[in-house]
Amino acid sequence: MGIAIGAPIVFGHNLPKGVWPVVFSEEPIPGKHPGLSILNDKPWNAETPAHLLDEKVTPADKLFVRNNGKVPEDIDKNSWTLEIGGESVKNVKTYTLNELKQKFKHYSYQLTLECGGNGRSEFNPPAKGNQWTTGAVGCPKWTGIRLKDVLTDVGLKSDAVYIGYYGKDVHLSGDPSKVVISRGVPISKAMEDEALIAWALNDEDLPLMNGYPLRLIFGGWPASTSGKWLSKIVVRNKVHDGPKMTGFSYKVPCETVAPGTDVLEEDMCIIESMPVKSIITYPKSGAVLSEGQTSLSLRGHAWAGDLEVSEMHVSIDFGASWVKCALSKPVNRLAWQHWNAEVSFPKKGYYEVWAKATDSNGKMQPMVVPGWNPRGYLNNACHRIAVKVI
Ligand SMILES: Nc1nc2c(c(=O)[nH]1)N[C@H]1C(S)=C(S)[C@@H](COP(=O)(O)O)O[C@H]1N2
Ligand SMILES: [Mo]
Repeated sequence: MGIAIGAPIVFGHNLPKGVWPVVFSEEPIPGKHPGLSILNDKPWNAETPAHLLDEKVTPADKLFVRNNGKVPEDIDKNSWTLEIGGESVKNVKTYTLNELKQKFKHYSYQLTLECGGNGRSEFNPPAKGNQWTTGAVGCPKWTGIRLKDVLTDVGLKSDAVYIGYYGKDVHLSGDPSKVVISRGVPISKAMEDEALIAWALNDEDLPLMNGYPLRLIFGGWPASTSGKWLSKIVVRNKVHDGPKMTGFSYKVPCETVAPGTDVLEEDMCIIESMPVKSIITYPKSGAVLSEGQTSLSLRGHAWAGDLEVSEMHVSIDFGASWVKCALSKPVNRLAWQHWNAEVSFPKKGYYEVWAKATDSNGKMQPMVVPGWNPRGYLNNACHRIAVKVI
């Protein structure tokens, strides 16, 4: 816990059980790091402060939580089943989780999971919903089987165009007939090597909050496509039309609009690959340097949806000039990349470090909030941290 605070808790052994240091606003979510910022507790929604995303592989307790409904109770992984159905499947089949593990080859990938609404808090006029800042993102290692291997096993009809998922979470109303969320992806994304049906995160069972015992993972796409507590997949002969797939959910205007515009539903397009983005994970915003300490090592991660990040830059003069950073290759496709840079500050005063990634198509992160949209998705503006030299 001292790591989250940034200092050891000297008399920590005296802290009564169940009492949380006041620097944390609330008791943590079960299984989650106490430093996560809780945005909502009914349902649970929590994001990870940038400095807690410093590890190259996001630890399970630091992965954000975005729930639309209630977490399922009394899960028994030994009796868990996954049904594959829908009008474009040749043979509807139901597998137990143990059968899936035995029958299909296992794969592990580090895959970036980012909520489509990450960064929503900066839009103006504001968008309703969880006010995510920068922390609805993470990149753990996922282990499971390829979705395409299972789809091949049931056989796809020639009219298959989309898949949709169903999970075992419970609607906030408590009504068992209501589906919390049921989204999906086109068949082309579903058939990628990295599209997984996963049961493990960093070599352990999935955390309950992140979909235990089984979930989908589509790296680089809005995380809302990565269905948790997965119990059924349907193969569709049209774009899947489950709850939160239609209307304004996870859609942006097909053409750019002025902030505050009343957009028609028919002018909204489904979000697919996420835009290029980066985060500064060290130092924590608010770092204070003494005047003698003129240089500072910065680091963080960058990702670009289905693409790779090709360059990374930082600025200490509000974007007037940029310094190129060292940038790693992804460990596998759809994993975030790591960058670092050394900067020095000319004299005492207040500075900001801005970080800007460029994707393999040459697209850069904007310095200001881009593309206003009614639901507040896809804010990939540069991450900024404050640094003071005293
Ligand atoms: N069954 C189910 N799957 C779900 C959700 C949900 O509420 N229920 N939320 C989705 C959304 S909007 C996001 S951003 C991701 C969040 O994944 P995480 O909580 O593991 O970080 O899960 C997606 N899958
Ligand atoms: Mo999301």
